[in-house]
Amino acid sequence: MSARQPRTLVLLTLNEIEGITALHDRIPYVCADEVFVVDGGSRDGTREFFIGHGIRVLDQKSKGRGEAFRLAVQEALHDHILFFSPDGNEDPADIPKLFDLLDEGADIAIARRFGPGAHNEEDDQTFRWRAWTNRAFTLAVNLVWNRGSYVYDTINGFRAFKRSSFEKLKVDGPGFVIEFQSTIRALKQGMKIREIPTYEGARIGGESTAKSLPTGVLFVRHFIRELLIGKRFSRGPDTGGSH
Ligand SMILES: Nc1nc2c(ncn2[C@@H]2O[C@H](COP(=O)(O)OP(=O)(O)O)[C@@H](O)[C@H]2O)c(=O)[nH]1
Ligand SMILES: [Mg+2]
Repeated sequence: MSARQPRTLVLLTLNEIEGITALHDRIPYVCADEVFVVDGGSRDGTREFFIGHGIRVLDQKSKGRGEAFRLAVQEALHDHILFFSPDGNEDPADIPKLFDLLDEGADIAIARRFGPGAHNEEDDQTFRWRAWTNRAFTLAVNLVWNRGSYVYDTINGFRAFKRSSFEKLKVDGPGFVIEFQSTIRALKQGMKIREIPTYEGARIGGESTAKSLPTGVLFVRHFIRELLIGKRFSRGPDTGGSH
């Protein structure tokens, strides 16, 4: 196993006061060398919660998770960068495991909600619309772009990147498509994607802002765009950081 590299843990929030209040004591902050929050404009006390606990909060200038990812990579001091969303869906105990995969040589480490040993939010329901749609998108991506072993979750936001790998992807997608786009482009470049099975819990408070229909349409549009542009994204605008 290779040496442990310094780690940046990024928390992504938009009105997550109930989630962060419940999860704060379970987040293994000590496994990271730097921790900060990228906030999309919370008005429920989320920002104040972190500031009160001595955690730096960066405010986004424009909206959406896509922008949050790009800002975080620009600001991160270290080259191993993990994104955690404290809304209840993600298990904080997986944070060190994902960082470990980067130390072991992965370009991207993903907590997968599907496949052997994993659990997703809808597993106890009869109609699992969101899970089925997720799996269909993932199957399509694997069929078109993956020449290696199957990637079970091309979409989950609970993931970590090597800075240099993230920068090569030139991800420019808005909102909730950012993770999907990053997986597709990583497969196009033959990057090393490693996954760990995760247990996706229920949302703790508030509501998801990822509305199914508009998010689905966004995914289809970006899937088609990625088919059309092939590997030409590498000539796109530089979205990387300066460190
Ligand atoms: N920084 C930032 N975080 C966001 C934004 N939109 C959503 N989030 C966070 O991303 C996570 C996932 O969002 P959520 O609405 O639960 O989507 P879902 O998990 O896909 O249903 C939560 O922690 C949100 O607080 C945004 O625009 N900026
Ligand atoms: Mg969520």
